[in-house]
Amino acid sequence: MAKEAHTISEKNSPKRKIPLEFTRNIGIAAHIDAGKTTTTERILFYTGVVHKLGEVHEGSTVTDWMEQERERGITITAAAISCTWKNDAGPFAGITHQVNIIDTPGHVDFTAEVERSLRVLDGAIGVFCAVAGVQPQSETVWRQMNRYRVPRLAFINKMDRTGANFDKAINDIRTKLGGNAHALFLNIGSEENFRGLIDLVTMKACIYDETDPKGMHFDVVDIPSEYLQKAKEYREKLIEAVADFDDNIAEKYLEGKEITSDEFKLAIRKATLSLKFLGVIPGSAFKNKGVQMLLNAVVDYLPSPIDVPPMKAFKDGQEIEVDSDDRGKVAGLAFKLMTDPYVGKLVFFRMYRGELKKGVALYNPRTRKTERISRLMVMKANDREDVEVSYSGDICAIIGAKQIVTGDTLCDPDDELALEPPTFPEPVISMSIEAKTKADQERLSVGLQRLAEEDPTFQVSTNHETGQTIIAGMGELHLEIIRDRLFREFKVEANAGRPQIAYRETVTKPATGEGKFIRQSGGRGQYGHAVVELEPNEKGKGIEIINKIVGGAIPKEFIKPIEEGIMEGAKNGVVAGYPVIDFIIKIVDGSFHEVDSSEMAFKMAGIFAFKDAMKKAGPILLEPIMKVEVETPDEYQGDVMGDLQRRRCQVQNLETKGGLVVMLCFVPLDSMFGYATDVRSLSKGRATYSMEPSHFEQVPNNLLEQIVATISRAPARS
Ligand SMILES: Nc1nc2c(ncn2[C@@H]2O[C@H](COP(=O)(O)OP(=O)(O)OP(=O)(O)O)[C@@H](O)[C@H]2O)c(=O)[nH]1
Ligand SMILES: [Mg+2]
Repeated sequence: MAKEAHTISEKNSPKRKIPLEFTRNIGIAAHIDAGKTTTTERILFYTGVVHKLGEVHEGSTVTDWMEQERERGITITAAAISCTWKNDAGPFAGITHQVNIIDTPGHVDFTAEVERSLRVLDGAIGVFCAVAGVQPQSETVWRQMNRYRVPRLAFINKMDRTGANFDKAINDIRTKLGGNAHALFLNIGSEENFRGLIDLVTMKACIYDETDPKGMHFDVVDIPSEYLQKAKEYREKLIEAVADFDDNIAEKYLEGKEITSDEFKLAIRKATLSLKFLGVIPGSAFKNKGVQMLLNAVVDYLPSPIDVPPMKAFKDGQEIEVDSDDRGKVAGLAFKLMTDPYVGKLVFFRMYRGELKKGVALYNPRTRKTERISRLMVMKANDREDVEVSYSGDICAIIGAKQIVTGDTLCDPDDELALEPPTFPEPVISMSIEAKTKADQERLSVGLQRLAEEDPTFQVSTNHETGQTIIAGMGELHLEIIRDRLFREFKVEANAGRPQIAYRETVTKPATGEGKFIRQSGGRGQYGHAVVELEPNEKGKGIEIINKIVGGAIPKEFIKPIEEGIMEGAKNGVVAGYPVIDFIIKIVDGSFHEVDSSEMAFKMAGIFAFKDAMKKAGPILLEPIMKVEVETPDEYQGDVMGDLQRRRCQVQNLETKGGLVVMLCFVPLDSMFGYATDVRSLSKGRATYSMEPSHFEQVPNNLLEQIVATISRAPARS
């Protein structure tokens, strides 16, 4: 037994059932269809949470619970579930661990679900297909995991499929993701002969019992002789790789001394936590192989809440750190909202600090309001369990907080702070929507508002000129699911317009602007006056408003209305009326009138000051650029490439794989409409492609006029 792994710190409340050290909050993320949901389902089965194996194609899994998910066989919304697991061997042997898992969607339209999940998780499992290796979306989630500095494991799934190749998949991870990837296990057989795994730490083979289709039993035996040489080689490589992170192992290795399994595992753990090493495990979720090894590895190698650096937060304008510690004052982050037909608004909450008891009131620094948490729950497969208290490091669901949005902090009223919220991409596609009947109008707006509350990449707005309601999201499937949910959950039938580009606007240089709203009409007048300084913000940083008023040029109570005015003004930019993003604005001066000043007048002054400054700040129109990967037999390369060039593409990479050419490029979304049909006819149906939003770029001047003109004819503002 390794003592080091068993120490329990004082950060744990004596009352908690499972200490922080033995808690794992894990996300599962990957390319669409890699097998995340199937793997999660197996985890639930082997941990005893469910007693029957669900299948994606039968619509019977726990985490794909929405009707839309079950019908389409894809995950749309991230689902959080809790289970417990005990390793039989290794440094944590015999200790029950709490494993909280979030299964995320792979489809690019639902990337927000991945983003928010990774923000609140401590570790992750990247699932890869043993045939396809690293696919485009796996690169995207990898970057997201890097950004949130999430230690991870790789599960090479679908080892049972024709063409499965474990070594090639590891290589792919190394070359495409730059991961220092090393096998922790080797596969015994592959494709239809995949029958077990070799543990490179213990040097034992685990062979699944073919008479037990659910994969509950496997025999631990000596490594079959034909695999012994390869296993020794790979073990050697693994030791070398982790020796860099552990002096004890390095020394023993150099001196040719024996390394115990526990020592070895603790070294792999250190290496994994450093983010500079990635352990890889082969398996087949569908054929029930390798999942127990994956679970053991989650416990052995992935971080507990206190293994990761403390969370960043802001308190009184200063950056502070929030440590996972039950003894501190409560602080946590709302990362997902869901409307539940039985309990109402359910808020998924990651506890970072303290001990949250049911019934207490928590403070939301954004709304400056305190709300009572009436119920606390943990998600257990299809049902949830009420709990009295939740501790630091837990993921729970809370009920009672009404005025809350994704990314809000809830904290102890005596210790006000704001945890860093997750960031979300801007929508790229928009369309107009209206209820089929007048009677449905009301329900439509209620439904849209609810859905927008749940999903930060779904936005609803009104076109001021036409009065149309505009919805904007991450792709056509995203908006289709929204319409479907409106119909099923809110009983509204809606007509939608053609999909349009969700352009954005921003500024390119600093400028000062002034706004006055003064009315003198007998009786009491109106007086609001603000001066602002506007400048570009870093890409993706959003809008920052800073109050620089000192000495009372404007009384405090009118600052908030000015800020609201600025936000209102930023909804419609001066170039073509699109939302303005990524700017910093400082309120620097202004004046007021003892009698005539009102909140409304200052809000108007805020709008005018913003617009005035924006006009002078080099405003530009931004368009969404997609990352497109096209795979075509080489005889069509010329035609496919020529066509992409007409679509204003910038080629990033060209690669040949057998007789196939893989082209990676950036293409404006505007020129991708209709691509599916065109690429099919150019390649006689043999080319395939995938695309996902990448970033926003300035619309070239020669196209600007044309775009602005079309926009004013067919309003598609979002
Ligand atoms: N042959 C084989 N098929 C698998 C395996 N794991 C999953 N599948 C199948 O692959 C398909 C996709 O599996 P899912 O588990 O839904 O994949 P996912 O990664 O959750 O997909 P999204 O959530 O939509 O991104 C389903 O039809 C599964 O039955 C496997 O190990 N082997
Ligand atoms: Mg899924």
